[in-house]
Amino acid sequence: MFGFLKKGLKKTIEAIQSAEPVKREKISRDELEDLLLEADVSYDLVEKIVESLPEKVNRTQLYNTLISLFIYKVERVEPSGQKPFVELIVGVNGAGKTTTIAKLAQKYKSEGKKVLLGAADTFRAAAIEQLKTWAEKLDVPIVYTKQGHDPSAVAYDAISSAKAKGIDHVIIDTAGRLHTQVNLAEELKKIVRVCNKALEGAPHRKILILDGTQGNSAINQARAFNEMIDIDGIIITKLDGTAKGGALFSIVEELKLPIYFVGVGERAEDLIPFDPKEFVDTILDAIFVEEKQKVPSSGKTHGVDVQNLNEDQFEKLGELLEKDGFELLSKHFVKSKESGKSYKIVPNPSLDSVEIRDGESVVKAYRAEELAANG
Ligand SMILES: Nc1nc2c(ncn2[C@@H]2O[C@H](COP(=O)(O)OP(=O)(O)O)[C@@H](O)[C@H]2O)c(=O)[nH]1
Ligand SMILES: [Mg+2]
Repeated sequence: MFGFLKKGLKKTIEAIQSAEPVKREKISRDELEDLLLEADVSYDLVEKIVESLPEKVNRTQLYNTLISLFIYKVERVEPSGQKPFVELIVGVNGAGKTTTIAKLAQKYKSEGKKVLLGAADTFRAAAIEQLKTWAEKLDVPIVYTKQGHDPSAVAYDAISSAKAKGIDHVIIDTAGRLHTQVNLAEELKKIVRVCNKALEGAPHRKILILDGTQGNSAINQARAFNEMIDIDGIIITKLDGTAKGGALFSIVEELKLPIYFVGVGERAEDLIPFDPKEFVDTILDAIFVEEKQKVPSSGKTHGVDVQNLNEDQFEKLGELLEKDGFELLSKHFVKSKESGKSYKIVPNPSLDSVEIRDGESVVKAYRAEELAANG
């Protein structure tokens, strides 16, 4: 697996390196601004990122800031238990839905799971044919109907058939465009309702496919789909073909939805599970000489133990959390209310490492496990 993401991000890395060709230990905020913009991180987010950082930024500081963007408002949904596990794939035409369905089918198959496809993009005949071709190639069953027929019926039949055949995974394709946006919204909502009729709880995962070559402009699209049917997460396609990989930061920051996979090519194998840490590290490798994030072997050797802040440090941290302009900082820590009036400041449990800066370091980077061990 290792290295695939780096290959997929080749163009993005090239864009970063064209802005800042020389790797170094620290980078200035101005330089950072340039290269983030070059990688298509949205302007607003670039401003927000740099404002939380010191004049000279090292790898750990940037790592902590970037990784703290990956905080979601929904739980990650993973296939487990439910059989069949039903996934609904939505997105605009050309985003890569059908290709991604083939990739997912290939992945599940390689895990020894039984897969069935539902061709519920009945708007275009070519869409049905395309999925049928993939089904044949991957040797998985498919439920389809004629062009123009009710896509909800396809979804219903696909799930019913999967139940009868003991299938593990049902993946349902949908149309990306109908005569009007309202039609599309109504149709998608209906498909969701009908899935739930065929099998309570289905669809278990509603995935939005976004075309990575669109960069930030995919965000509005994503909002629209999220309003139609609450999306559980995103797959970004065509990362291999774009220098706009930095848009992933803005997409996650805006939508607060998990990215499950990224597509890095047209073949069925070209799907990589998305790991924020790997993503951030791959970007940082293009900027800093230091190859990998240095993780302190023991929290105690690095200055202050978060769990044991002295009074001054604790107060400082509290003040920082109250201030405006410290949104990124406050993602590192959350206030947990203790009995009645007093607050305890605890590291955000969804983060692995943290760093607080207020001119001078108050708290250095730690791993969450170490923090727990220290406590
Ligand atoms: N390079 C590249 N091309 C992709 C990727 N995913 C999809 N495509 C191509 O994008 C085009 C549209 O894909 P398709 O699955 O038909 O999109 P749909 O309309 O959303 O179903 C096709 O030519 C695919 O081969 C990817 O990850 N990388
Ligand atoms: Mg399609």
